Amino acid sequence: MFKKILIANRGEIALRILRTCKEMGILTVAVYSTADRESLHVRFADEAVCIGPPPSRESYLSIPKIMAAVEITNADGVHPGYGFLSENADFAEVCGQYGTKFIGPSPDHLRRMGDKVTAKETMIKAKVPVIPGSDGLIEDIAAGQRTAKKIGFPIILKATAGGGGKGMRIVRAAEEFEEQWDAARQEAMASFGNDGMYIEKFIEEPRHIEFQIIGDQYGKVVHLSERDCSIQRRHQKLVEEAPSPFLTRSLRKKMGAAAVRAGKSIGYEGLGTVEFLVDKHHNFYFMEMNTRIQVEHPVTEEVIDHDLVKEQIKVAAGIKLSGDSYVPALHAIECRINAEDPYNNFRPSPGVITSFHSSKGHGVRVDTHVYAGYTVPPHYDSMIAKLICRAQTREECITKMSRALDEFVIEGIKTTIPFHKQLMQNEAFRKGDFNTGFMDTFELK
Ligand code: MV4
Repeated sequence: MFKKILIANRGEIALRILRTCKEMGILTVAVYSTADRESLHVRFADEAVCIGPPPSRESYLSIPKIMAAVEITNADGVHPGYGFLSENADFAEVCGQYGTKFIGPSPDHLRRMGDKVTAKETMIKAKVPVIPGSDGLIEDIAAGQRTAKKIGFPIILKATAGGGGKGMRIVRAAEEFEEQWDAARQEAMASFGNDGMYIEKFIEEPRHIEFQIIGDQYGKVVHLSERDCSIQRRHQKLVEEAPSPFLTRSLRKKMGAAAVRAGKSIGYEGLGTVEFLVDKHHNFYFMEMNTRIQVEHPVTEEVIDHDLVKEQIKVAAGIKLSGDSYVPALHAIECRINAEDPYNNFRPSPGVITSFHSSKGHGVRVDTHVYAGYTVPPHYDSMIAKLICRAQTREECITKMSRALDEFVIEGIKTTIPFHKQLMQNEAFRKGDFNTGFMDTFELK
């Protein structure tokens, strides 16, 4: 087992990882930018190293700065959390060269799943259903036009280096192709320095349903049930839940088996998420694989009653997985509370939190790094807390969430709490009748 883990992250996830390390008797090292000097992850860690000024490029995204902290503290493991360097194959490789274990999959797995065309080819080989589309990368605009006509409009152009919506364009008719092609490629080049593009049939109003998987170092892979993440805005998830109100028992079984096949086919090691799009006819298609712990992991923890960070650290230490895939018995919902103004296009609202009272009670969990007097810095992601509720049924869970949202007080900055309160009262949401287009028509009162 690890003796000392360096947590290469900040905010709530740094604190989340630190807590599990403490419970496992593992020493912790926090790293922080000068904007995070007063953060709880810094205060609670056994050691803390300042890694630079507020901009991420010069701190949380700087491999040399983090490796220097590893060297100074002699950490034998590095937990990358989510975002920042969590899916960076070069970082994982450098960790290996320094003799510290990157808590996550191998550099090869990170590269393979980071390139979306390669990931898709891998899934085809594993007999996981994928969205009909081009055979790999598109050579040029003429080839793209031909492929698009063959597949049939609408199609979607995607960047192989992309993910999360960047470099993605829907094309509804042949006349639009050229314009969207140029725009998507330019965006991909600017964002990723790689303008490789591929084409897929555009699935109208899909649901986003993802399966949590975990693989050990001995070839065992299991899934830990699904999460429905269809309530999103501009590719930012707002609410996640488990189980999905859309899945039937037989569909859950088929998708779970496909997710396990995806992991097994590449000998996947660590915690991962297999994302699917599900259309209204219950067809499901592989979309992407995330090779990290995710923001929404608590909903899974609540329905299966396991600490996923602990499981992740255990498999990284070479401990064998015990147990089989899970069928959840409870319902859980997570609301992401962001320092944003929902009445003003979700504009970021950093600043001082003048008062803070967290919801409490049975089945209520709050994952947060903030407190009264904390200043939300403008340099990072605007998520400041996750409110997670758990109950026997979806209906009870929504009722509990409404109560918990009413109880939550955050003053001094704007937050997304008012949005969540209204969502919990929304009839379509309550019926489980929603898809990824939900936020296009949702109106805040
Ligand atoms: C799609 C799609 C429809 N058809 N691919 C969005 C982010 C990136 N991971 C892929 N995305 C989509 N890919 C095909 N072939 C619709 C989306 C999409 C979406 C997916 C999941 C959750 C929210 C979304 C919002 C808009 C579009």
